[in-house]
Amino acid sequence: MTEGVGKPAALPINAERLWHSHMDMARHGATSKGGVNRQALTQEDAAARELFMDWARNAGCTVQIDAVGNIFARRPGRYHNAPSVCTGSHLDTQPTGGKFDGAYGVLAGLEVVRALNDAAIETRRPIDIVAWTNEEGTRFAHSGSAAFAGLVELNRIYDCTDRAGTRFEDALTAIGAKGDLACGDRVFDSVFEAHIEQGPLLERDGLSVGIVTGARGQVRYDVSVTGMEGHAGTMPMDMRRDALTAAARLVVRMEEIGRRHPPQGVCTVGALTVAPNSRNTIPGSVRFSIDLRHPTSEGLASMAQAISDAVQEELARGRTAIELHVLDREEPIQFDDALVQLLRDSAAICGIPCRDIFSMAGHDSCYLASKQPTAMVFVPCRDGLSHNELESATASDLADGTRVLAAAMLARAERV
Ligand code: HGY
Ligand code: MN
Ligand code: MN
Repeated sequence: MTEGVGKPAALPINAERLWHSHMDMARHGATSKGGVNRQALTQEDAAARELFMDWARNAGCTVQIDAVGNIFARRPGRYHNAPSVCTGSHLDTQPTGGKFDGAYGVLAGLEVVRALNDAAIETRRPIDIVAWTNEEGTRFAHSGSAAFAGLVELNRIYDCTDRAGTRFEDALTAIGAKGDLACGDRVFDSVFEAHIEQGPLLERDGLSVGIVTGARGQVRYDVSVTGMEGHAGTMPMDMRRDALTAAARLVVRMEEIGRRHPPQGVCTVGALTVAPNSRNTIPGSVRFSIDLRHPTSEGLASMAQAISDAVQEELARGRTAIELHVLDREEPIQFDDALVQLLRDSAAICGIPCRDIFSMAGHDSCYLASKQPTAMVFVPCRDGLSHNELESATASDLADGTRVLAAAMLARAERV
């Protein structure tokens, strides 16, 4: 097979079909406020996965599932052993998620395949549409794309548990999503992901497409604060070892650390549990999460040091024991220059104005980029809102992003 890359060419996209695919997919986990609660490996996620696989098969794809539930829907190419052109994202959502975070990347890939079928185009390379398991990391800590990229051991992802103590592997098995394809067992020519921006810049600039040049660095922590339970009525204030007031002081410090690193340093405490969580018992134990991000390694290191310092200062009060556990750390990444340029050229070929943009959100592509050439394309979402049931995008912008994605994929897959 001749090596090299074809030139991007515009492919007609069916904007209405793409929109309706989103509306149909959003039924799985639909909330009363118009959002989607489809957490990883739940029945809602299982139904969404089945719907995607049915659609993919109807579009002529063969479907395989790997050992952590990643779904690979393959459109054959003339050279079926050639490294494939991959696109995809995730179907799982946040508890107060929306219709587009993740789903857009999977459904845009499906629309590219459907549009290639409509145009009766054969490509030299196969095309893989992938739905990566548990990108959000809200129910289980580790994602299928991180496991695929070799960044998380299989047993570590299998053994991670949700708040109810259910293991990832057991939840995977329960919905029939534990596949027999070895995880990581696929070589791609190139990886593309379409995603909503989850920020305000494209909307502010009146653009429908952003070409993502890179993504933030991130450190995720689990913190445990241990004091001592006691009677809320009889224990004098100066004798208390109150885990919740210690945790509360740290939570406020996390917010200060985020504010001290403008404009893009951010620090978030999103999850917190108190034990025994009884109104008349002094809390003996608190667990909480810290999500730390910065666009540079230096900024990330400075913020991480500030977090350690804050914990040491709280420990110096001598009232509680505190464990600061680093769940994982990702350095900032740059996407593949050639694929980023190809996406810019594809936007130009499609006559769609665009701008470069940097992602402070994490994506499956952030993990995949450590293993193979990867790039992303963004479309705007209203008010930049995401991880919120009001998340919204327009059919026109979704179609524009898919046009750019299609042109770039067609260039890499090489029309016969
Ligand atoms: O957290 C993130 O940035 C992604 O939405 N999971
Ligand atoms: Mn996402
Ligand atoms: Mn998300």
